[in-house]
Amino acid sequence: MKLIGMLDSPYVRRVAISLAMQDLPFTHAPLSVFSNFDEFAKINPVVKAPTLVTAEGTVLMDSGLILEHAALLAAPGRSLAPDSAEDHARAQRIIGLALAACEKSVQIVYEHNLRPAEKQHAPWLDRVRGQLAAAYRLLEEEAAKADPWLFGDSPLQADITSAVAFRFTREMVPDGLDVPALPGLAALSARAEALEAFQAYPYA
Ligand SMILES: N[C@@H](CCC(=O)N[C@@H](CS)C(=O)NCC(=O)O)C(=O)O
Repeated sequence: MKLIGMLDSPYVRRVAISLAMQDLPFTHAPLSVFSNFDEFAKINPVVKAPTLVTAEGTVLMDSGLILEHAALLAAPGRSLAPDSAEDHARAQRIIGLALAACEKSVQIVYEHNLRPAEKQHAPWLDRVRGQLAAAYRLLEEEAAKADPWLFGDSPLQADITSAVAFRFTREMVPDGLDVPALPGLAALSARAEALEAFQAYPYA
């Protein structure tokens, strides 16, 4: 399998870390959707990161769909989802909040970096910033209960995506995060960033 995309994308990073944590072998091609557009387009004409080329040559995109496929390939006992339906629903909620935080952060970055200053729309940015703050406020309520991980002894997908999102926003939208108000997430992030798989696929 080949994973295409840069690790400064939270979507690419969560896939890389998840594959590594499930011991699924893959190679990584850190192509940018911007500076390597043509090279990327030869692999996936839609130029979305992450892109995963399976062993059979099927080209997948969207981190959630890629992780669904990875879950099918993972050995028994290597699932990154909790077992019970109740915990599964809670995990999906947490992952949804973390993905919303990623999406809102990306929207702020694109608005600032891709749109000329005179075309930036302040009410839209305010709305997105409010959504970002709401996502992190709700994530913090969950992270505050982590002991040491969100579902107990082992880090699962909810931990990976929450930690990846937090690091991404911290790096890319530092004024979008009230870090002192998010001690649970800061602790979860520090714990996650110390894991082998996070260090093997660092934010970069
Ligand atoms: N929902 C998608 C979002 C992926 C996404 O938006 N990736 C960005 C990079 S962070 C991208 O491909 N941007 C280029 C574009 O959308 O044209 C996922 O989970 O993979």
